[in-house]
Amino acid sequence: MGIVSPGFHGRRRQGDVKLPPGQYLTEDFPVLSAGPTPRVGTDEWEFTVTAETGERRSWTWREFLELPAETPTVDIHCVTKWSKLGTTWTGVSLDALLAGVETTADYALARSYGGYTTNLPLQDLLDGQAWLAYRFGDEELVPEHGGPVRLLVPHLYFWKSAKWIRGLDLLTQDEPGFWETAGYHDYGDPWLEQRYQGD
Ligand SMILES: Nc1nc2c(c(=O)[nH]1)N[C@H]1C(S)=C(S)[C@@H](COP(=O)(O)O)O[C@H]1N2
Ligand SMILES: [Mo]
Repeated sequence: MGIVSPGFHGRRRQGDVKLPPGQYLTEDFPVLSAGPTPRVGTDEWEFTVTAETGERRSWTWREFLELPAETPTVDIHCVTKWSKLGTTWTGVSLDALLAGVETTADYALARSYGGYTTNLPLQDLLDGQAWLAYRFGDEELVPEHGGPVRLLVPHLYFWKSAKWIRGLDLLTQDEPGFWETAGYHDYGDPWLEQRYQGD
């Protein structure tokens, strides 16, 4: 479980913490980007869901901010072995975002400004497990960490949390993304240490 109750993480000490196998605790927030950081202004930002039927729904920044916000406090786990506990974000749950979208798809491919992609089962984006996050702590999300908006899927390795997300394709067949094509695990459960294909 990635979700910790607010207030609890502050009293947790390193010795009490159960980390996924092979992970170590870090206090700072490393930046991991496969390419240059895109600078996307909120005036040009748009988010588009494309269903398997070809039907599309888009949100401008203003429309996106009208969706209900949540402030999840979660643990995050990078495949390069750092874990960071009790991070608090503000974002829109994928449940809220996808509520009006008709689909029978089983898979999703997240697409980012800059070309990054990552795939997940659609189920893993629902039931309070994933957000489109636009604030980190008390600050707006800086470009280095994926601002204006990033995907946040804390129960999977952090490469699934696409920075600078611009859309979601809903697919009837699984389609590997950037790191998955390069040999990383299709699913990426940190508790099962699913780092690479075959793990
Ligand atoms: N668009 C995009 N999203 C991305 C990445 C990337 O290179 N491009 N790197 C992934 C990886 S491997 C990790 S660990 C996290 C890092 O997020 P951070 O830089 O905010 O720590 O973003 C993920 N999302
Ligand atoms: Mo990562």
